Amino acid sequence: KLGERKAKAEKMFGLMDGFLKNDAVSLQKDILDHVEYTVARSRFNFDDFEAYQALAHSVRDRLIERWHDTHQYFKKKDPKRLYFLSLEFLMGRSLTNSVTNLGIQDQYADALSQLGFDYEVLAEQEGDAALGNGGLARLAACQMDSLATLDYPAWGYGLRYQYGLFRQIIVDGFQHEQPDFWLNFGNPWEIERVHVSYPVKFYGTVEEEVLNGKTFRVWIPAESVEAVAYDNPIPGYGTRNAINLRLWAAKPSDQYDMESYTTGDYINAIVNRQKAETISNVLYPDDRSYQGKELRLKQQYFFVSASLQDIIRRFKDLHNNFDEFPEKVALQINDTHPSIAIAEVMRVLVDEEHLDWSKAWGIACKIFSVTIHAVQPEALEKVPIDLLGSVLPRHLEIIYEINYCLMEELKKIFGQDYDKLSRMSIIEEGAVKCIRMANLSLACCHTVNGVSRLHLETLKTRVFKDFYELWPQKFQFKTNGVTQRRWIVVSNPSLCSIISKWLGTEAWIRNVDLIAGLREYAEDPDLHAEWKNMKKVNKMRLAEYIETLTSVKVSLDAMFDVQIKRIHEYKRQLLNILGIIHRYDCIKNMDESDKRRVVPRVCIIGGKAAPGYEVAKKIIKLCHAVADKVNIDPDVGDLLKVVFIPDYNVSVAELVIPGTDLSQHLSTAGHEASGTGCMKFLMNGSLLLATADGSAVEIAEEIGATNMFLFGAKVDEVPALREKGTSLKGSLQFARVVRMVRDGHFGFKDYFKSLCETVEEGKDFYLLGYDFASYLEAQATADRAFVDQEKWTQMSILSTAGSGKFSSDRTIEEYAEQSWGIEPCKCPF
Ligand code: KOT
Repeated sequence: KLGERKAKAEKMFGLMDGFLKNDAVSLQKDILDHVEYTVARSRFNFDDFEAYQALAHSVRDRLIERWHDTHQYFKKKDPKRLYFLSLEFLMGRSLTNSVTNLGIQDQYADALSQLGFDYEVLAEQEGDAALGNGGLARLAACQMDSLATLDYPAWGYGLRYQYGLFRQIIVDGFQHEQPDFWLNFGNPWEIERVHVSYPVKFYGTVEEEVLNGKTFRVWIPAESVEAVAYDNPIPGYGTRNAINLRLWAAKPSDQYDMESYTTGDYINAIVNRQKAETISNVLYPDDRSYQGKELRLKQQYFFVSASLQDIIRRFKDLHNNFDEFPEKVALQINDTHPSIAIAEVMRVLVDEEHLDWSKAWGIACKIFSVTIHAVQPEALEKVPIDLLGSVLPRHLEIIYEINYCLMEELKKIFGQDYDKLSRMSIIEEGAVKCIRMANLSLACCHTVNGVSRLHLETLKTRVFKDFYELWPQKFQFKTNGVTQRRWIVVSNPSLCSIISKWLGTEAWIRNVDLIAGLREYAEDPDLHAEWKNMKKVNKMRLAEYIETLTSVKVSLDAMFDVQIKRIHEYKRQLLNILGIIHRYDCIKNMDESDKRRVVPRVCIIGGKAAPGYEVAKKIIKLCHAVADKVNIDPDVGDLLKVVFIPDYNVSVAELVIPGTDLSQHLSTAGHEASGTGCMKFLMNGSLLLATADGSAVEIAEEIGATNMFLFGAKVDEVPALREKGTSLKGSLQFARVVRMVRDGHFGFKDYFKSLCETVEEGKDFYLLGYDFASYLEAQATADRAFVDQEKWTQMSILSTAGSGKFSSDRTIEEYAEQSWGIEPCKCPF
């Protein structure tokens, strides 16, 4: 029998001709086959988009091949696996990233050009997968790339939203939101697994059951929704490994509302069934404040429950004793959003696997680790008890039980210190009684990670002070990083070639520490020439994009000054705009000879405001109002242009960052947990103008503070400054520019009134007034540096050369060693 099967397999293998071939002719044939059989167009007549689809499918075939082999190999080796749970992944485009990581870009470019197509043009056809809001979600995507590249046996788990982050359109300078129905034209990067599906239950009651003389609590749910897996292969670079990002979509379950069928209400039963799908319909677009929404809680539990069923099934395939679970499974929760997983693991182990409570808790405490991405206490999730009790009644009981144990333990240590106990309790008493998801995570996770050194300090001394004092050993930090594959190799190919040429190797793409080797050539005139040329080409591309989108023509000699990120008061885009107004005001008051000394600037701002965040929306409007006035002022000309780039997303970042001379990171010290945009700019040799916040502190250590423009209050000065109610008198210039806005210099006087009030004396929580003078000084320093182009280029090279530490490869290695206890598992070629 065995011999028969082997012979059959050999025959099949022969027919398949081994692996897919990657020479130009084979690629062409595959592309044409996909045109004909997948896209179903005639091979004599297909357009760029159809060519992209066929191309994408031929890449997908190659990904699937590696992905199968990798999982086969993982199964054989059965290493401890990391499961990365995140409610958001901001993947952006996949084509160029996959082709780069597969190492067959030249062959594809060749194949396509022989077919009369341009690889780069086809790549532009792809839309972004924007299943996330901002930093947290893009970090998850970068980390998946590093996990694959470093051969770690890891899985990502998340939700397959049908609507990603809204598209931003600008009408008369105001933000409007439009749905991002990103699956409209199909998604070649996912594999639908209709057979990998699990029921996820909601609502109902909890009853007592006696089994073999023991009583158990049993959840009798009232609703069931099916979770169907969609797998997204993530290829590593320079390895055969391709790991899996499994996203769950909600589908009606056959068990759903069976009663309606039996009562004969067929049409309504179908309509009701369809409602199940709403769970995975739409991503919440507010990236900090969404407390207490039922749908949000259902999304969280839905993807957590399906993922855990999947993980436990995989474990049980090879093991039958849960004592071994922590040796095989590490569960990472990305911020507290998936922290209901802790209660779910307890429910499965206690209610379904019938382990006793303390044994189950021991296991849970060994498998979970969490990373916190926020600083602000209001970003910590709270779920009203009533809501949790209705949607997940058994989980509420379990959380009460966990809290009871926690409180008992704390009482033994802190006695009657009720203030402390109530601060540390998982239950928050108050008008609306809530579950503090962060406290639940802190009680269970063996490791709590901050995302930069400074961020951990803030967590230790402020938000989680009590817990830190109790369990200092749990607290660690892993400074964030970004993947150089996407942020240099894919998005800045000219820089990529320069680096490889000067280092004499491409090894830095997997081992980015090597990039420090560029320091040696920081003053080499030949490198300077190549570097400046690279920047110019990238600026040209960006200038074209700006002109197409906004009709503003910009000069390539100007300094391209960029701030792109979500719009938030703490990120202080308003400080930037007020600085621009100041610059404008100065130019207006200059005579011609003064003007000749002005360094021309193109000020670029981009970012989305949460749909309900009024202040952020006003900031966007103010940016447009200022642009409208400045850009047509003949007194100003090319000395100053202001541009708002609409619909900022990952692909826009890939275009903007390589063309940036100066990037701005202006958060009030102590508010940006890390910041990752700055790392992408750093890698691309843009100089940083930044506060000493988040990862910028560590960047300054790596490249030297003199190679960037630091300004503003330090983190330990902030509380006192706030207390004092900083004085505008300290900065007459600040008062002047705010007055210009308030008095209607840029129109919309009434509309901007409340925005101006946010920075009024005594109300200026984010200290714009206090930091303004220092900000202008840093800007002036940047101007002076730009005049000396050789010096600037040297600083730019040193920025790239010092960016090695900020690779997500380094971050992931630290996580693997210090938090997850996993080892690489490299699939042989
Ligand atoms: C959103 C909701 C609740 C809690 C945190 C967030 C969050 C934080 N979303 N994005 N972040 C950012 O995460 C990045 C990656 O760690 C950080 O670099 C950045 O500072 C955070 O703001």
